[in-house]
Amino acid sequence: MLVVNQQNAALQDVNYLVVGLGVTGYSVARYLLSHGYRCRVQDTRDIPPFLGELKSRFDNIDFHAGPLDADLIAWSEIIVVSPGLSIHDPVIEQAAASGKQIVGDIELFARLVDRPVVAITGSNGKSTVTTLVGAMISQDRNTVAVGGNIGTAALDLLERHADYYVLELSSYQLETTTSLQPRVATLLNLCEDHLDRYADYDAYVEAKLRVYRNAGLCVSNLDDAATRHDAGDVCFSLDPDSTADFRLLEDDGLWLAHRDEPWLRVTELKVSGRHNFANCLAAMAIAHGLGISREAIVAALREFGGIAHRSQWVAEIDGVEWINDSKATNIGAARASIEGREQPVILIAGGQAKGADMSAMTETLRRRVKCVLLLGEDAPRLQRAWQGSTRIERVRDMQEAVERARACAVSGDCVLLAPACASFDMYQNFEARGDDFMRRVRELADE
Ligand code: UMA
Ligand code: ADP
Repeated sequence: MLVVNQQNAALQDVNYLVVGLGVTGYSVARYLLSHGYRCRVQDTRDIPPFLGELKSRFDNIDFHAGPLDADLIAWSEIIVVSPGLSIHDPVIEQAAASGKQIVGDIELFARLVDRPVVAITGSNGKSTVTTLVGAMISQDRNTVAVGGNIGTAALDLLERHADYYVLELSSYQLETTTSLQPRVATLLNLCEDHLDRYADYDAYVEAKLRVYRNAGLCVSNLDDAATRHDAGDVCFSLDPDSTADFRLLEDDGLWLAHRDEPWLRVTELKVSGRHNFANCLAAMAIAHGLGISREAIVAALREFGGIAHRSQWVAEIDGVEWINDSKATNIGAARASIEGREQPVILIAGGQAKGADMSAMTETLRRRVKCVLLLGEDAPRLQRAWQGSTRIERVRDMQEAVERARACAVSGDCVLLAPACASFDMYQNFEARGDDFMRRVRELADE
């Protein structure tokens, strides 16, 4: 069943230009065309990912390859820009200046949805918290649809009824969203990321803070002041002495707690690392804010086994543990990932650094990492930033990284893929990078 506000009948009599034909653009075009909206599609690439699917589904689709042109813009009234493209592109800025509405798929979703929405952003932990909140809601016997930056485009979620929608949102998606009124919103944490797309770190933080606009309840991180909205926030914290509503509690071991009530021992969780305790506390705060029962929240926490490519156990070979954290695509994530391991670490890192100041990792490398194997486009830059903190070797590719890691590691060590960088220089995405790593490690295990 389609969930549509009455007011949106008016939205139909408008010319839509969909810019980009990846996951988002395809979902937007499909939604608009199958609901009778007028829509044209444009992508800078000659053969964008979903062109075949779009053409086979809609015979008369008007698709344009190449840069945005003046005729297309003149025809359009609303331009739906995909998150992978910057709205600060001069052509798009000019279109906005000439009165065209510039929106993203989340804005269209916000205009259409009529059920409670949870909006989750942050530099790290988004997918983990989004998945956990979804599990907590369904444990309480509600239907829930989970999507956004985590993979399923938001408009696709509207194809079936749900009691709640849980959206993971990137800074790019938030930039083009104004109408969302989340029942609960959170900004989990902040560290440098995507500085190749923003003028500076403040501009990135500003985009992230947009998640709190029009929210019914704001959940923020008491340990990260920059995530705060105002004094009315429900807060979570890893500090047992804090005043946070959801926090760790020390009582013959560590507990996840609501104020002074211990809810679950951390030793009962299947996920590990303090960053995951923070993710669990954030999910508890969000679900509690939605009115989900304590029993359902605790049951979901107990069952949650983590998500693929996030500190995923791959193998143990001759006493060495191999862990795939390909999703650690910035320094904050890679640091949390390393700190979350108990053993000495052989680190495989590198890729596209996205303009971040990589020197923020050196202290962690010095204390916890025996050797770094560096690959990818920004390896020289990482090597300069990390020089002197630990042993560093450059490798050509994942094959060589795994071979060198095997040679360096001794029983009791951990080999960790936590690249602190995006994967797009060498792979289609972080999943492909993680799969490549795991395949090569499993080959080693089978030798
Ligand atoms: N592109 C072009 N020309 C175009 C359109 C896109 O070259 O005309 C390029 C972009 O520069 C980018 C790539 O194509 O390199 C993909 O861009 P896109 O906007 O088409 O991306 P989608 O396939 O729609 O996927 C997006 C999110 N990707 C980005 O924001 C880059 C996906 O998040 C998300 O799952 C999906 O929408 C559904 O909401 C991925 C991601 O990497 C996981 N997100 C970033 C992150 O988490 O760090 C923000
Ligand atoms: P996101 O969707 O924001 O990328 P994920 O939940 O997919 O976050 O986790 C990606 C990686 O980020 C994890 O594998 C881990 O290395 C790191 N991470 C997860 N949660 C946190 C956190 N709360 N703080 C810092 N790093 C984290």
